[in-house]
Amino acid sequence: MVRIRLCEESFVEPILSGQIRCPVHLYSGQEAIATGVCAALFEKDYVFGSHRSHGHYLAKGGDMRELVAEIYCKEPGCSRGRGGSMHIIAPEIGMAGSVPIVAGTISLAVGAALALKIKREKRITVSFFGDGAAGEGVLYESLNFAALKKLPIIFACENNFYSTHMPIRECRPENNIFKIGAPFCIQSYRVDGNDVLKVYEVTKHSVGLCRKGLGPVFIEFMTYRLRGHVGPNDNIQETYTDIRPKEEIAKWRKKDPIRRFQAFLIKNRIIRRETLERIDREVEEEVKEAHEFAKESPYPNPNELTKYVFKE
Ligand SMILES: Cc1ncc(C[n+]2csc(CCOP(=O)(O)OP(=O)(O)O)c2C)c(N)n1
Ligand SMILES: [Mg+2]
Repeated sequence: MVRIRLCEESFVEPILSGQIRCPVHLYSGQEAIATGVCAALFEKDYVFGSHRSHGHYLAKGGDMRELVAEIYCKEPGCSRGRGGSMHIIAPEIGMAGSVPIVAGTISLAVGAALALKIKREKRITVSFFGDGAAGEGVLYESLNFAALKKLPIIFACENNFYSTHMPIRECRPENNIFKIGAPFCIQSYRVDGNDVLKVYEVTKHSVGLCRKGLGPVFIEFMTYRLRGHVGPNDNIQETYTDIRPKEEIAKWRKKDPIRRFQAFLIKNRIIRRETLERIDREVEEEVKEAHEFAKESPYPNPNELTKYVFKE
């Protein structure tokens, strides 16, 4: 969680100063979900993400240098600098890909789960998406097909109460997204997505069901983003578009998943404060080094722009 947070926050300054130019959707505040879910998976399991997927990539074991280089659109990036922040992929560690189209990877995740089932492999697939994706028809088609074929897939909905700047109450008659699993006879849960242990427990249980052929499972994780929808503070051409009430942001700051877990570890004498501080310093060093690597790296050669698009 600390690696994700410090990596995300390290993008703020280069975005504001124009060194990073692709749109960047920061994951700060939602770290417990990627971390708790991926801790319950094996490397060979698949994860599919969305426009806000740096955390999924890092939690699944992605290389931080390649992530940072991708966000600077440099050649050694995980998409060879051609994708930017919203095209994050590392198939070698099961990060099967993320795309900017809302709900765009859900049906791909279902396809991957179908392939695993046909091949009788014990691997599973996790499809991460936001509350906004619950307004896309493809989710319902995917739930139906996955349930019909009993596929080993977890639908992981990260409900942060907003879809861009639209509060969920303006998009849905009620805010109980996990209930959409019921008509398809899908086992569904809702948990506190800012409590990493709860996230881990519910995912471990759901992974067990999927590996036994009792999938799919739907999990709604309640959370909140601590940054703007896109960029650090949604300041688009000097117009602040983050209309979330200040009291609401303050309330969620108190539920910061990292501070909560650190307090738990200290209270239960599992870890000492000095060790937590040492972890912070080590991660800060890793992040700094990743930025240096990215800045020193070349941009892709314009003549090779389509190199990975078409098969040669
Ligand atoms: C199909 C489609 N419609 C609209 C958009 C523009 N858009 C980008 S992100 C976003 C909101 C997504 O909200 P949510 O799924 O809740 O994810 P969050 O940003 O809250 O993590 C929208 C509408 C898009 N990228 N794709
Ligand atoms: Mg949302």
